[in-house]
Amino acid sequence: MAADCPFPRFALVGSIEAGKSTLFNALHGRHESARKTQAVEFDQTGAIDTPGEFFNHPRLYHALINTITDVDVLVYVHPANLLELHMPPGLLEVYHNKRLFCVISKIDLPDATPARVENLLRERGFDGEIFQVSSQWPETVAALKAALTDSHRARPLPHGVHQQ
Ligand SMILES: Nc1nc2c(ncn2[C@@H]2O[C@H](COP(=O)(O)OP(=O)(O)O)[C@@H](O)[C@H]2O)c(=O)[nH]1
Ligand SMILES: [Mg+2]
Repeated sequence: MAADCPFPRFALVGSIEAGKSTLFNALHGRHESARKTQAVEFDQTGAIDTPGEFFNHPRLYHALINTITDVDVLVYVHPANLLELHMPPGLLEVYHNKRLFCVISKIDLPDATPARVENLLRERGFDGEIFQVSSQWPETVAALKAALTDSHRARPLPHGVHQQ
């Protein structure tokens, strides 16, 4: 990790269109809309944005699991208007030395139900921190950024999430 890196190495994972790349840009102070993510994208700090296909297509699960090998924090991004959760089997169990953050994204949408999504995540065993974020609302991105920065100092916690 670079000495001047403000973050631990983190990877954004989640479905196609969850808002990962827009958030990735916003965390880096770039407020342009994201292009479709065609490949794993690294920034200069080693943070990773992953294509949603890695998450949605079983034949690409191994690519996702390999991609996240070296990250310290896994950030699962789930849209505030989606009440389904299909987690690639093993994704969260395979590494026990990572911290897990959940982001409920797009909370600005008119049909957003972040409290229901949070219940869904809790029911499925996410016991870590859950952040409610809109990439259009800088203060929510800043809160996530502060927590990521802080997790530099945090000890990795084991976690387990139920498969459906
Ligand atoms: N309303 C709203 N739209 C968003 C937000 N974040 C992303 N989007 C839109 O959702 C779509 C998918 O975003 P993208 O970042 O490419 O998702 P990815 O596939 O997870 O990387 C794009 O049209 C974005 O402009 C948000 O916080 N609020
Ligand atoms: Mg993307």
